[in-house]
Amino acid sequence: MLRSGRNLQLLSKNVVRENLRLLSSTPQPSPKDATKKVAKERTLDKKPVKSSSFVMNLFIGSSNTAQVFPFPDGLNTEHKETLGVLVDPVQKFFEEVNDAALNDSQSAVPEATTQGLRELGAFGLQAPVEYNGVGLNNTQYARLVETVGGFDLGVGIFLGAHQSIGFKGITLFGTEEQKKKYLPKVATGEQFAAFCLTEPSSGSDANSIRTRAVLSPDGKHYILNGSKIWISNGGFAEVMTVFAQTPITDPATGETKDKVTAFIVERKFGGVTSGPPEKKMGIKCSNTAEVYYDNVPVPIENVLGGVGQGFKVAMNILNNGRFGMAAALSGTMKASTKTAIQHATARVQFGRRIDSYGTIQEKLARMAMLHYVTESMAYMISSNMDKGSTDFQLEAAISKVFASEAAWNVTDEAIQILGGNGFMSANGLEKVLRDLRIFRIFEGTNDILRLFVALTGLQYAGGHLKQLQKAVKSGNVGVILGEAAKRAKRTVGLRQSNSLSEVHPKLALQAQLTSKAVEGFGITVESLLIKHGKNILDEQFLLNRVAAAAIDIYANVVVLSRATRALNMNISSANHEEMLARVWCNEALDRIQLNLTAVKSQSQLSNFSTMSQIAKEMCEHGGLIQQNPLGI
Ligand code: MYA
Repeated sequence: MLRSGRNLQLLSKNVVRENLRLLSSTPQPSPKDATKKVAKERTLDKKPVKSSSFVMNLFIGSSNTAQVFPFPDGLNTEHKETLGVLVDPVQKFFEEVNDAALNDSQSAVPEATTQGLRELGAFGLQAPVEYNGVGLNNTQYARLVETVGGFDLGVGIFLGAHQSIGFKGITLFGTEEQKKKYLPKVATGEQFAAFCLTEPSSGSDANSIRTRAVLSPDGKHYILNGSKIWISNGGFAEVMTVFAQTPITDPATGETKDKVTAFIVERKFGGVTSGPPEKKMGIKCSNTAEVYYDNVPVPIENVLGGVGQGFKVAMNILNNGRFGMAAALSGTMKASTKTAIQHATARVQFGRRIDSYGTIQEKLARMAMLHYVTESMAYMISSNMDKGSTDFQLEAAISKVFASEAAWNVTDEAIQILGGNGFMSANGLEKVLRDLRIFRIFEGTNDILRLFVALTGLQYAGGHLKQLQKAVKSGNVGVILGEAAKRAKRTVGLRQSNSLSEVHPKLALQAQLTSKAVEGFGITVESLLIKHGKNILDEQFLLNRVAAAAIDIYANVVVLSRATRALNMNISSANHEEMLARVWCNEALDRIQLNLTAVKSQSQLSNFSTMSQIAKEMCEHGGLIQQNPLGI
């Protein structure tokens, strides 16, 4: 888990002591013994001290706007033409051929529907054309999955588990031979793929898997043993990306340790079996099953991304796919909102159409804002990925967290607007809500992804301060003066030079306050590092507030960027978008303030420790402790 991971080393007390020294005017030499110092510096040196990620830079109080301004257009003319050819048939297919309610009731996708999806090219949207794929970039893919998400999330997961994670590792890390061998069949949907990471004892703690692969005596195969659970497409996938521990000997020390390696495993290798389809709350037509590996001989050529590199392979596959969830859920929100509006504009109660009441208006406006943020994040990230950025893992994690919670809220409120009708299966919202529940859990639970965002950012801030300390030691005057000037400006309340000046004048106030929030965020991070040192790892009440503030700041910047583009281009929805951005930012700024204050407010800190105590007592007791007020 995160607690035991590398973050622990990076946020060591040493770093914090160094930060403290850095903040004082006369840096002192470290009293640490030489071995510890070398180990620590090596670890820190592994971390980039420069990142182009907007979210990463928030943690040092800086608005690095290269990735967020201007809001990307995303597609050139050729891309648009290709997409234009695809969107309508996909839309038509989901309107006329796919039957979401039938899929749900049968817990399966009928073969005729699967065949229709094959004919659309839907199984290889991003696989390169030379391997029978459609060759879409991330932005084109986002637009198509947005369409799918508006109709049937179960089919979306059938498709997504196959290509967004199932064989994505082969396109990202495969050798030419691996690509030639596997992509042509999976890209057409002739064979299905699955991503096999999770195990009974390893969910969020992905590094702790127990499935093992050991080299055969002749050195030609790895012999794979173990089992995986909750594998999407696991009941029938012929090609699987499987993660397993492999023993690795350090040539320098002779010491052998287990490290995760990724393998391409074919069902036909022998020894691969699957359990029955799991019965689930939602996405019922997407197959979920256990997969067992019993002495499966995997040729050594099927190692994916290098022996011992499996954890990074897994993380990169997940990072690369998360924006797709935001795109799909943007489509879901559009559809739920449309259903709510159809009802609100037709339903009359107390003599008036219900859309004329403030209560309904507030719900609809919030639904629109949540959608606006989600859709903006999805396309901002997909475009950055298309431009070749590799620094997007925090943004991708945020988009997954935000989208899954936004879609839940939007659909829940749509049901509320429909009242009793919303609770009935006939209008479809009940199914959508069931389908949506898993999105907050899989592909990294939102809870673990929040911690991931907070800890990765804190680690970056720690590395940044470490670099400054080095500059102080070596007398790099430029770096030192730059930092000194920044700190001086903060103390006299001046804004940093990077102040979201790109934002349209109509949203200048929101830009200015968001820029201040970035600075306040950086100061809070620094003070947390100084106060808690490595113990910040265990301060999850605080980490969650840090993550919440980071998510809100990123959301603000993304919508300010998009609304600015709309206003600058004077598009037909520009004024509407300006209103969405303004209200969203105003409310988010209040939440950011609350979250940043909470991590230092005595009363909040006291509440956190009381809540921790309440939970401990409940767990010791095995349930709720409070007695029934009747005493019986
Ligand atoms: S698939 C199962 C999903 N499972 C997970 O997501 C597991 C969640 N757990 C984790 O991500 C990790 O274990 C965490 C780290 C984050 C908890 N990018 O010491 P560490 C580096 C890049 O912190 P741990 C499913 O649900 C880190 O910097 N690097 O690790 C299918 C460090 O590097 P270094 C990363 O404490 C659902 C090293 O790794 C990342 O053990 C079907 C160790 O880090 C990262 N993210 O735990 C969905 N994380 O050594 C279908 C860590 O250099 C998809 N590192 O310092 C559908 C798509 C939508 C389409 C829909 C169409 C409609």
